[in-house]
Amino acid sequence: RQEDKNLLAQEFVRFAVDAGVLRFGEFKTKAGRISPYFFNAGLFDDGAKMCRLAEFYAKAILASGVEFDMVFGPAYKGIPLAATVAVELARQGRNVPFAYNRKEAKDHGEGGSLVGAPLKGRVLIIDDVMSAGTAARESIALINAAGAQPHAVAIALDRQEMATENGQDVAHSAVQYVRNQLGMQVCTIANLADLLLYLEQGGGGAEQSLQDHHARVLAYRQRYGVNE
Ligand code: OMP
Repeated sequence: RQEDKNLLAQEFVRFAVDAGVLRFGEFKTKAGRISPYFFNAGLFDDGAKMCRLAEFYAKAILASGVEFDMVFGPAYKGIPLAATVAVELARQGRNVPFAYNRKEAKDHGEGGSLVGAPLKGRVLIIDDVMSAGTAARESIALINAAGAQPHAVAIALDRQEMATENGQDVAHSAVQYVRNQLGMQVCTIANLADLLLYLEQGGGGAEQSLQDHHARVLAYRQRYGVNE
């Protein structure tokens, strides 16, 4: 099972690099860190890529044994993710309700900030990346406020770096916090270790540039990474 997970992770990293979603260079993260890599899920930008992306999520979710009664996509990037993952889960025989939020409350029509199925039971949040954990905290608060259970999170990439609390770096990652402090299940397709392995192995090709990226990503992990 761990072997299957590792294989799926390598396949996913390759897919993300080929699609131009996972890039190398110099990027500023939400927490203000200068990162040698960035994963921009908004660049899964056609039907075929979304289809494959949803397959990766659904495989990772079903293989992890994570429990859930419905899926929730936080605005904005989580919305197409939760929608396509719900479609793929249904195709694989697991049809569950699906909901998302809007960032702006609406004062006419259906009203409120939630759209789709009512939030209830064990909710699986579908999101793109977890770095410092700010986005996850917002979704959890929203689900709690609706009287449902924020039970699990599925993300594509766990950056495995120090979370921040009140602007300060702390020793654990956001994923570790959500797992250990909040007691929620977290399902990931790939993480920083998978990315490093991909770069170390030259991405299946003989590209020298990947070795350079490897050195930079490794240095970033030494500065901001957490122990698993
Ligand atoms: P946290 O809310 O700090 O966990 O960061 C997650 C968010 O950071 C994502 O939802 C993105 O807006 C952004 N992000 C990426 O999308 N990809 C990355 O590789 C890194 C980040 C980031 O800014 O940390």
